[in-house]
Amino acid sequence: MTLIGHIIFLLLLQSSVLLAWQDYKDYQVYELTPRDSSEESLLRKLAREKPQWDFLGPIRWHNESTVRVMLPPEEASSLVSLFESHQLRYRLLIKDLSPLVQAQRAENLRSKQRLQLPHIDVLAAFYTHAEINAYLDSLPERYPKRAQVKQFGWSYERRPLKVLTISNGDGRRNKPVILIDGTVHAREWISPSMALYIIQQLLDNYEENQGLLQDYDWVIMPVVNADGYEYTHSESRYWRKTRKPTTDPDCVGTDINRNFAHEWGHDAGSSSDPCEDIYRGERPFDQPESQVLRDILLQYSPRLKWYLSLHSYGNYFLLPWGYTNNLPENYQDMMDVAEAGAFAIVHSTNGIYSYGSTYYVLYPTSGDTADYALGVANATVAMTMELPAGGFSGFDPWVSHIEGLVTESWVGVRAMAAEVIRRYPS
Ligand code: 0X9
Ligand code: ZN
Repeated sequence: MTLIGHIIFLLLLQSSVLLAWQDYKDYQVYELTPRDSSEESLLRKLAREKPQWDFLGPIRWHNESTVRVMLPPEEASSLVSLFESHQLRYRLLIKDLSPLVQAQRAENLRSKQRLQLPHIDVLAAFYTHAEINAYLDSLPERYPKRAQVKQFGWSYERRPLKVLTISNGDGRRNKPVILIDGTVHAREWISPSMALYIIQQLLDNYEENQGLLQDYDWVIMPVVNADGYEYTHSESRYWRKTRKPTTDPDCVGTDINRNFAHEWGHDAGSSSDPCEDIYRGERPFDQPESQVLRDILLQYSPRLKWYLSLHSYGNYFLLPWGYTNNLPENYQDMMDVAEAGAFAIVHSTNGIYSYGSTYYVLYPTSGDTADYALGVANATVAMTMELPAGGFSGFDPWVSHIEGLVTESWVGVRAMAAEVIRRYPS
């Protein structure tokens, strides 16, 4: 191809990439503040009835809780008139999301200009699923005794789903296991960054952390929802679910965190509507990504001491159950572990975490991974960690904030791991 041919080709490529990208032009973000339980119920009702309104966090009224909601331009006036007529408290935070989304996208692409795969600097950018896989694949060569990569299956769009096992290389088999996953929800970008940071702490910073590997192995899957995550990089930044078509031709994707087979399908906590963000699927495990995570949980089940699922946002350590207001038998033990994490964080950065049963602390969820880990895979401690909010929606921290977020969170994860290892020696 001639030079001009090259230039034309590159321009075409760039414009097609830009065309595919959802720019969120005139999308608005409102902050809502319910004042009592009836206002909370009304917001929950709206969250169910208006799939176009994207509630970006949990809806709760106590402790002056606020929730952000993202709306396409044509929905804004209906929110305002509805909220005025019910005298609900609301505030416009963002009038037009597009320049912000574009600025973040540009920042991230700029940060990656000097990227030399398979090397990645976790603190310097957000990485795609393919970049993360290239990095994972490079680790056994760098750490032949301590790192092992295994592919457990494929996503719906045929992306390889990989899992890293980290040990101290002493050859002792069948140690108890800490199993961590990230990116069950596509848009929660701090989650894969956190999983990668944990990997770097255990491998590159081994000297300091070897106590965490003496009697335990760590199994880490940074990206469960590979297709959804890729979609948030290439098409639509705030996508949550998988990318498999549903029974409704207009609505794509299932919430992996409602698709697991322990007490699947309760209406409080999941939805049968494919257009909703908490759509549970037609059957438990009808998503290949859920099957893969299930298989990993079951494979490690006999050794599984701590299952930790990394999400954002909200600063919570969430324990089972999500599906009922009953508490599991070993609830207090799990609370002690969560408390160790919360104390460590508050001492180091003053960051505040709430912890307790998902049902009470947050809202009912059914078919989520932590309930399955405890109820079926017999994890001793099962937990969802909601990392702190970042950026304007909560899901979109700036690159410059990654370091603060992951170093604080590591203080908590390290303290909880130490507590698990102390309580459940091999
Ligand atoms: O709703 C969810 O799936 C999780 N929150 S998020 O904002 N990341 O979507 C919370 C699930 C918590 N469930 C259990 N820990 N059981
Ligand atoms: Zn999540």
